Amino acid sequence: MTGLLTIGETLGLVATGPLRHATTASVGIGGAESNVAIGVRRLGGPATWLGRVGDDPWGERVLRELRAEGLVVVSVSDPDAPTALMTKERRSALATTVLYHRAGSAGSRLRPADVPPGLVDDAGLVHLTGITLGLSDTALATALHVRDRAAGAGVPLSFDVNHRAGVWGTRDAASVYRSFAARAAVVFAGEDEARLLTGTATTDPEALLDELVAGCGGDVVLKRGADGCLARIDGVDLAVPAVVVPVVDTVGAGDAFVAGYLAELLAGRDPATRLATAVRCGAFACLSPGDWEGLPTRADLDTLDRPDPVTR
Ligand code: KDG
Repeated sequence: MTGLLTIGETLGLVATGPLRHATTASVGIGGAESNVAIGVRRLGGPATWLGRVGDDPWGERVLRELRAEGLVVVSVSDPDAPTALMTKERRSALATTVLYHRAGSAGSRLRPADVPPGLVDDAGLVHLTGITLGLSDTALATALHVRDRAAGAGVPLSFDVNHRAGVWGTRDAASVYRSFAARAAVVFAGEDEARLLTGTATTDPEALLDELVAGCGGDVVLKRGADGCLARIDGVDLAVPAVVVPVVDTVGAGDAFVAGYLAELLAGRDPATRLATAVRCGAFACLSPGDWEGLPTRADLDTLDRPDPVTR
């Protein structure tokens, strides 16, 4: 395999209006890592997702959906814990609240033995997020195992901080993030996440990028939402504006961005192309209500103008 390997929790997803009054809802699935894997797959890259689901209908739904998207799925169906659930409550056109029901979930019971021998060694790129690191001690142990196996096999690591305060409780997320960021070939962080990881308070994006670079072992991409992104790749600073679209739902836009970048990295494309595809994928995710359903194919991508990365 020369494609993407990612591990993480994928959840059942119920999307509805204000829960106090809603009488209808749509159901689906979502998970940061599988969102990225689907995005890479839609752009033509091979992608494998590894995770644990409950031996229940939500778990079946997760596995069916991921397989239908063309992912290689390496999963354990856990008879002793449920698939996690996420409720997306659209309170108004501008505000969506996400509620998680994931404590003790099957996905959080991920363990190193769930990773088949050879899987990591055969990957072209391993992608991890901070969510998996915070899910549980065994999930963190699995991520450490995969990270160290990848390093031993010369497989590059991609790390998206993707901070979810709720999974960490009072534990110190930042020091764990730093140890992954230091070993990653590429790190993605939002501005708040970059401040958390580095401990800086600066709100100046260029200064924040400098701080982040100092704490990372490889390339760094600062995701700035509606302001696009700033990156230092191979020692060169690049800035790319966001693609302006009518926003329906921003949840999943960060994953879409990462998927666009990694798909182009796997395809051997230059940094400017990686970032231009990343911001367009982010825009596509904002155009539709699901976390990943709106992710573009190559043909879709061409329907949005390619933004021009600026070298700084
Ligand atoms: O990144 C989008 C995610 O919020 C969503 O798909 C679910 O993995 C998820 C999480 O933990 O928030």
